[in-house]
This record gives sequence, C-alpha cells and structure tokens, in this order.
Amino acid sequence: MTITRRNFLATAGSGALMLGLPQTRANAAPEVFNLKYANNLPVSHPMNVRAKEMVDAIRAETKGRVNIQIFPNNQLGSDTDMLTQLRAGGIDFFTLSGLILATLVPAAAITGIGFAFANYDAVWKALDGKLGAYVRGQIAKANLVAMDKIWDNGFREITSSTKPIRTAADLKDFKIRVPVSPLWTSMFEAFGAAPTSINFSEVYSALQTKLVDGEENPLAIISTAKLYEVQKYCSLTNHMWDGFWFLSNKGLWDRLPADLRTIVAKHVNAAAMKERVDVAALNATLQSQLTAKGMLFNATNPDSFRDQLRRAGFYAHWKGKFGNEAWGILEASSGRLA
Ligand code: X2X
Repeated sequence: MTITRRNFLATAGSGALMLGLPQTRANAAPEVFNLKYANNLPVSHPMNVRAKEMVDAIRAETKGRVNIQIFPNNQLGSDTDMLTQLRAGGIDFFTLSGLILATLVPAAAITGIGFAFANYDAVWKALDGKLGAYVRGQIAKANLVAMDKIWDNGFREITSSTKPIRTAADLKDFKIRVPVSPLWTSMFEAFGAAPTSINFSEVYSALQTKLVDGEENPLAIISTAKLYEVQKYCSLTNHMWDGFWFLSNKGLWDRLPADLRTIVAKHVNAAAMKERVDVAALNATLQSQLTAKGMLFNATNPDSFRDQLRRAGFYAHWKGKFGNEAWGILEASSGRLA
C-alpha cells in the first residue's frame, strides 16, 4: 500500500500526536505570507488602482496564503527610505524608477536617457525585449528581484510656476526639482538648468514654498498628485520616458514556495500590462482636464533640447559610463545617440 497524505493522516496522524512524536509537515497548516508592497504614488494613480485588483486576485488564487497589503503615497517614507527598507526586508515589494534605483544599480538608469524612445511602441519593444532583460540582469546582481514587466510612469513634461519652457534656452538657470538620481541631475545640468534632487514625497511642498520653480513628470502624476495646484505652465517636452520596476526582496522571493511565486508573478505582470494601458490613455487625454484646472500648455520642438544635450556632451558621457555593451543594446532601439 502506498501511503498517501490522506490515509497517513487517517491511520497514523492522531497516533503520532498521542505518542508525542513531532507533527509531520503533512498535517501542518500551510504557511501564510503577510507581505507589504509600498510605493510613492497617490491612491488614485492607475498603479495603485491596478495593484489593488492584483492583490485581491493573488489572495483569491492562493486561497489566502499570500496576503499583500499596499502602502501607497510614501506612507512608509521617501523612495530613498523605501529602497533601504526593501533591501533590509522591512518591505517585501516596492515599485521604483530605474533611474532612482541607479543609486544602487547604476546600469538601471539607461532607460531614462533623454529622447531615447520615439513613442510607446519603441518603449515596450525595448523594455519587454533585450534592454529590459539586460537591466533586470543587473538588478539581480544587486540581490533584488525585478518582475518581467516594467510598469509605466510615462513620457515626462516640464511644469513651472514662473514661465513656459519653449526651447532649451528657457531652461538656463531654471530652478527645477529632479528625482534623487545622478542621470536626472546630469541631464538637467546638460540643459543648463539648476536642478535640485528632491524625493517625490517632498515635491508638492517644495513647489508650494517656491524652493524650486518647476519639476517634470508625466501628466498622470501632475494630475493625481495635484501638482497643477502649485504649477501654472506645462511644457510638452517628452524629454524622457520613465517606468517603475516591480521589485521584490530576494530573501522573501526565494522563501516563497514555487507555486506561490508563479501565482504572484503572473498577477503582478498582468497588472502591469493593464496599468500601461491606463497610463497611456491618461497621458493622452489629461491635457484638457488640466487646462480646465488652469494650467497653460505649450508644445515644444524637441530638436533644441536634443541638440543641447549633444552639445553638452551628455550622450558621450553616459555612453562611457554605461559601456559599449549596454549602449549598443539601447541604440539598437533608439538609433544612434552618441
Ligand atoms: O519622483 C518622481 O518624479 C516620480 C513620481 O515620477 C518617480 O517616481 C520617478
């Protein structure tokens, strides 16, 4: 007779207990994982809307064994704080721009090179293809796990409380907030601006108190974080694309049983795909709503900005930093940059 779990329990389980033998794994209750996912965006942003559906789907399919609680809107601290907590295991999951992650994984900034992607088709082809695989490989070397599908932040536009930005010359000495990231600082220095690194958790108040005159973000964030309340102008520069890697603490990921890992990854990646559609739709349609709220929009000609980056040696500098292999993968999708 083969001893199945069922007949083993029926014939021997209670006996083992009466004999004072240790309980076998077979009759122990399955472990429940209560996990934390933190991010820097308002609850109304599609990232949090899709994440809410995602954690419900994960809880249902794992029959309650994986229970993820979402901490949106910098509730657990700034991006810098949350990255530290993710690495220490205080947070299990965290979505972070590759450019900010670059403070730990320098290669992850490569996706933010100015004007590297002409449109979303080019972005997803690269990020779901070789460029994304390259960056995830570098992230893995830093002992973090990045899910396959990067979440969208979007193409970024420059906002200001003082004046519209029409050409690169308008950025001269412009006091602008940039995220905490060497590439971002370098890019705005190359534009001739005066960038200050500030975590997103402090951006609204930095604009309100005029610590800086401007910032840059996709329309979905300008809208959901209500930056239009403290900014007047929005200049459609599309100067770079940005996305969020869905990161996991490596120890936690390795500890999750394989079947649960598969379920979690499946739902996280599916949520990313839905979030991409939501964000692209918002970024394409929010201009009229933001205009109604009082923002003044202007178009720009990308050439003046791109030429300024070239003249300042921005592309050559970062090609040297990232190296020929990575730069070759980028230029395979962007065309020649440097
Ligand atoms: O900090 C920002 O500006 C934001 C919200 O776009 C990122 O997370 C990079």
